[in-house]
This record gives sequence, structure tokens and C-alpha cells, in this order.
Amino acid sequence: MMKCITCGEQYGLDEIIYTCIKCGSTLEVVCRPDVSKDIFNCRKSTMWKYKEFMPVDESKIVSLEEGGTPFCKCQNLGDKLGIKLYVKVEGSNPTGSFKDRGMSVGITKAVELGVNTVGCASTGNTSASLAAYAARAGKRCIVLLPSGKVALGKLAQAMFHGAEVLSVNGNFDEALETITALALEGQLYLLNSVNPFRLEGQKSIGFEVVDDLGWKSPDRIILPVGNAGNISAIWKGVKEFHEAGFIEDLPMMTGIQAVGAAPIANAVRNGKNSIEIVTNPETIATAIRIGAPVSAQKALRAIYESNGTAETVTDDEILDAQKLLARTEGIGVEPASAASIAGLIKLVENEEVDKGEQVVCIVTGHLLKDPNTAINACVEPVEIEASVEALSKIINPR
Ligand code: AN7
Repeated sequence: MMKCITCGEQYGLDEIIYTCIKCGSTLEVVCRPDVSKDIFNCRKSTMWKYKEFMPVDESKIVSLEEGGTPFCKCQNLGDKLGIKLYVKVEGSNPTGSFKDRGMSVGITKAVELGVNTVGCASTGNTSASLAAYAARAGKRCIVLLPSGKVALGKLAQAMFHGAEVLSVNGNFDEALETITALALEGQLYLLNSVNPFRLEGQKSIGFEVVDDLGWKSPDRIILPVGNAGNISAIWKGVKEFHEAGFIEDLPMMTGIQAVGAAPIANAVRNGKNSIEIVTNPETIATAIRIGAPVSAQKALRAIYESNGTAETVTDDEILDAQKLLARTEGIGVEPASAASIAGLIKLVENEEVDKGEQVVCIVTGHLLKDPNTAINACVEPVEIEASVEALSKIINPR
């Protein structure tokens, strides 16, 4: 069943509904399979390894083998910061971001429901992912993007996979409001993260982190927060495995936002249980350029219940962290993803993260999602003649 997180009203899993009819709050899927974790042994390393925890019909699964992403120990950066650091590389998913986990479940649900048209508003990655999974399932796909504010790689993906791409004169929040209204008229099935089935897929990040650590929770999970679906999903995942008795402890959920788009971090700083909408969100990390996150309430619960926190970072801090991760660990991520590393650095400096803590940073999207930002951060290659002499002069100047 689905359940309202505020008033507890219950709904069937095959109702097409995005928010509570009684009180307007967000919904979540309740999923409590009675299984042993031994069933996961010997299964292929994709997020469907945990299929008993996914509330869809197994025979209808639409998958590109998402999940099972690298869990890299980062000794260089960890030593530098005085912590034990792991990075979960979500850029290694089929379309290059964590959204694929949510879309696999979301599109499977669309197939179960028998809808013909799916849609989303997006800062880019959601649309790239939806376009690919909709193509695989043979569904018509409509995406609304904030004009001029979507990184090139993501735009290329959405168009190339055959989505009908519309550029909205406005920001992400306005685009989402528009397409939500269309969905409520029944014109398409909405696959933004307000759709609780999206979060069911994304909770598998939490499953994998504790599985990767040998059925132990890390001290802390740090991730970028935009529409606030992912932090809510990961918290749901680790809690489900905790309730199932697979792990004994829970991580402190720590969300990072850009200074210019920080409704959640602002609320946490002031100890508030609700957000104030940011009307003109701005950051170079266009993926998280969001002022009215739909899962704000779930995210705030995750942070408070887990004794976690939230922090803001500047665009310069994001770009510095992006380069640091690329050059000390070889992991290339897009700016929004680097916010998790920038936030970690800040929290270590402020002594909010303790020395020796075991920290997992979720890096959410691949470097090449935003090629312009990457190129702009570098100097152009030196041009030389095609001769050994010219080359050795450059690489070994005397
Ligand atoms: C790389 O694609 O909202 O807090 O429309 O692409 O769950 O929203 C993207 C979000 C972090 C924030 N990192 O996750 C979209 C969109 C990357 C992202 C986030 C996004 P949420």
C-alpha cells in the first residue's frame, strides 16, 4: 500500500496518485517483506538483487541493469581529511546518474498501470533517464526543461533517446508545477520524485552501501540535495534494512545544498520542520538549482531522525571539490555531485564531522554530464609540431 507521511491515509498500489487526497502531503510506499538477507547471495550485482523490497510485479521489470555501482575507498582524500572515506559512484549507472534506479521502478510501474505517456520536469538527469527507460518500454515521453539551464550532456541524452523535449521559460520549480497540473488532468503519468515509486528504486543506494560495508552502517552518508527525493529514499532504504534486522546501526543523513538554492539547509540551520521556498534559486550546479523541493518534509525527517545535518557550499567550493576528487582519486563527477565532497570538507573544518568517522559520499552524476563546466575549468591544450623534438622540449624543459 501507499501511505500519507502526515495523516496516515492509505491508498492502493495501483492508484494513480501523487499526493494525499485528504491533506495534500507526500505519499510513501510501505514495503515490509519477511526475508533473510541470505537470499541476496550469489545474485547479480544490480539493484534488482533486492527485488523482494521493490513493490512491482517481477515479470514486468524494465531494467538496464542499474545499480551495483562502484563503492570506492578514497584513501588519499580520506587521509587528508582525517576520516575513513568511501565514495559511491552513481555516475556509473546506465545513463550516468542515480536517477536510473528510480526510473527502472517508475517505468515498471507505468507498464503495470498500462499508461501510454510518461513525463517529467527536470534539471536534466531525470529527463535523460526517463527518456532512456521510456524508450526501452515503448512509451511516449514528454519532458519539460528550464530554458538554458540544463547541462549539455543531459539535454543531448533526452533528445537522442527520443523524448519530446520542451524548453520552459522559467525555472525547474515552475516547470514541475506545470507538468504536475497536466498529470493531475490525467494527460500523462508523472515520473518526478513526488511519485513514490521513484524513491523505491533510489532506496537501493542505501541497501548497497550497507551491503558493501559487510552489513554495517557507515557513521554518515553525505549527498547533494535538490528536490530532496534521494536523501529521503536512501534513509528509507537503510531504515528498511535496519527494521529487517540486517544492520544494527543507522547513518547520520547529511544533505548539502548550494548557497543560492538552500531551502532545506536553511530550515535545518534554524531548527525548523518546514522550509521557506527560495523563489530565484541560483547555482552553477544546475542539477540542484531548485527552490521548492517536493520531498522537503521527508528530507527534514530523515535529517532530524538520523541526528544528521545539512550544510551549504558556494559555487567556488563546489568547483574546487570537483577538481580535487578528479585529481586525487580519479573520480570524475558533475558539479552537483561534488557538492557532497565540498560539504564534507566544510563539515570537517567546522569539526561537525569527527576525526576517524566513516563517511560515505554519494556522487550522483558523471563528469561528462556537464562538459562545458569541465572544459571551462581547464586550460586549452598546448599545440605542438608532430615531432619527437618538439614533444620532448615541452614535457622535459631544461
Ligand atoms: C547529479 O534531474 O532534480 O535531491 O530533475 O541530477 O533527489 O533531487 C536532479 C537532481 C543531485 C539532487 N545530483 O537529487 C532532475 C533533478 C544530481 C542530480 C540531485 C540531482 P534530489
